[in-house]
Amino acid sequence: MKKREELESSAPEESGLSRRKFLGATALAGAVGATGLGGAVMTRESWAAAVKDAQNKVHVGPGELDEYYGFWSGGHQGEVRVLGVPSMRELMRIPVFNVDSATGWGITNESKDVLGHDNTYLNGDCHHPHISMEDGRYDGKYLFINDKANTRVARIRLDIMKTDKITHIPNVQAIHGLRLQKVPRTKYVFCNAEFVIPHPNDGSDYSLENSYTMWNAIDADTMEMAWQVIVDGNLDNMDADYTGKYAASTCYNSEKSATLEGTMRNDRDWVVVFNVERIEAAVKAGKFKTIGDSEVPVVDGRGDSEFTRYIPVPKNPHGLNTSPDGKYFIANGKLSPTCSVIQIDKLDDLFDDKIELRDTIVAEPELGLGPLHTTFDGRGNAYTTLFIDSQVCKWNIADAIKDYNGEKTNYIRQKLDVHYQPGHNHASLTESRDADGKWLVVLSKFSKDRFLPVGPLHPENDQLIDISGEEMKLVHDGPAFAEPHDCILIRRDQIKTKKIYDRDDPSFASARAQAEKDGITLEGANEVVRDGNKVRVYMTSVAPQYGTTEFKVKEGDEVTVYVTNLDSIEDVSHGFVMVNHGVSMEISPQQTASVTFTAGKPGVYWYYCSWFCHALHMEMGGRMLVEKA
Ligand code: CUK
Ligand code: CUA
Ligand code: CA
Repeated sequence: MKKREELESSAPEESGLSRRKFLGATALAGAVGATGLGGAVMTRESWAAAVKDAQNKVHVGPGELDEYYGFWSGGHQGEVRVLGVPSMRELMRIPVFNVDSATGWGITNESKDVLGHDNTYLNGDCHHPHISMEDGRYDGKYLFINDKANTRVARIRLDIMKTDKITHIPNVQAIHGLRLQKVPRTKYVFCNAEFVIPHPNDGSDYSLENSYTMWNAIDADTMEMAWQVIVDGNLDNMDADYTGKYAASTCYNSEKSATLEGTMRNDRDWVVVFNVERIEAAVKAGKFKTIGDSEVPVVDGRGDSEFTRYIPVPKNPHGLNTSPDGKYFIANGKLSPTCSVIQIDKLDDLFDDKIELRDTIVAEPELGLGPLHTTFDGRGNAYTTLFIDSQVCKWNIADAIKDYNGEKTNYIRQKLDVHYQPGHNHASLTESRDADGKWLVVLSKFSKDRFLPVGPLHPENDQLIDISGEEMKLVHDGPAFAEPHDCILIRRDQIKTKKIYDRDDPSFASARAQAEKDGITLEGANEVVRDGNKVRVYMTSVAPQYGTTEFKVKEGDEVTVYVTNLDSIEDVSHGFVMVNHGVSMEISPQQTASVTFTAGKPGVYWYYCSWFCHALHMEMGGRMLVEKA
């Protein structure tokens, strides 16, 4: 409520606009036509009307539902966040490459089955969330995301919004750019390893000349590695096309340098285009090698290989985006004020050596300083973030192509100030054929003075822009914790979530297998099974009680507690916390979850339900009695 009053009271006066007020005013600059191209003069009345209009656009009233799901990368926080758009309300967090105290991710056996029991990193750095596709449209089944920090890729099931697979990518370091095959379906998850390393990387050679990196394909169904392609230079961001045949990636370090100056030495780096068909054929024909202990097929895409083409583009490009009409790959200049537009239907000729590399470039519009990422409205316009200018530049692709061909056009439609230093932006459904041009999210890296100060570490600022009309209108500022590199929006009807677990859900298949070995039915059991120094405690939960309220173990026993939540009412989740044992987990309706820990010193330890489930939730607990060994 305060926010609205402030917005209204920050209407610009005829004169004496303070800096603070001016910044408040720019929050709605788009709404009143004051764009980066020059501010329009406005009356108090038109300002108030614009404010109302913007508020109405993002206002999702109590009990109303958002139109879109937004999946936000949690950056070096390692998780995925689910937001409703346009309200920008956070709906859920999905732990992925992190440890989560509430759900027990990284603590339970089920999550360790996904994370790996022996080699669980506590951190992650995710950047690029992407949703599985069927014929160029989101199918709503899975979301995939990279971990740059520990060279992994995760898959999240969107029916329960939990991570179900994590794959460690061999032979390379630091998975960054990640995209999915769009057509005919997401058979592959493609991902870029950013840094070059020697092979073998065993201390026998540290030279950069002998270092290289690879482009990777993971089978999306099994999450097993499919193949890898060695490349020249390094790899940054990528995207795939709408034929299923090509994918392209930016390279900012064609120099293969380990110094900042070194990476900026060449005037041009490149976009490397991969011929997926040819790579698949070579792998099928056995024309590959393997590296070290890894059995993953590796083909060599360096130099004048048949698998790749290296198209020179201006210095240190960053984002790479496919237009939703399937016509273009657009590489974002970063150190160049331009974007390079590559026409995809020229790639057949390029791979057949009928045309030159630069013949595939059909436009190179000059947009502003620090172009990083481009997104699309499905109406022929592109929206590129300008990091240094702190703006989003809306431009028309067809006009930019005409201009490149010598016909002068005003291809820039609008520049809108954003706050501040934007990285990714993402328009609704932009990565699919259904790009609907309604909303644009801009992920600004700096928030500076946009929010109440919270000390030296600032939140970022995820801004929502209405792009449904001719002009972009900034309608919402959303503070976000470290660090949403990227996000993806999907219509709410494109995802079907489960209300409660199915009893045969694969996430607890191993708990069921163990119970069967012990002759126990998870749904009925409240029993303790001793197996040497291993103790398995099977219990059920029905609000507000566990089926077992006391069990005995010995000091040092390896105790596994399996809780099966028999409640089948939506939203009645229970928790299980064993006091002073570092144990906490979620058990949602009809779910089984388990956790293994070592019984502490002799004495009494209470366990309790940590998820508020009932009026008598506080009373839901029990005691573990630990005896002398
Ligand atoms: S990268 Cu972060 S702003 Cu990892 Cu997609 Cu460009
Ligand atoms: Cu069960 Cu709280
Ligand atoms: Ca470079």
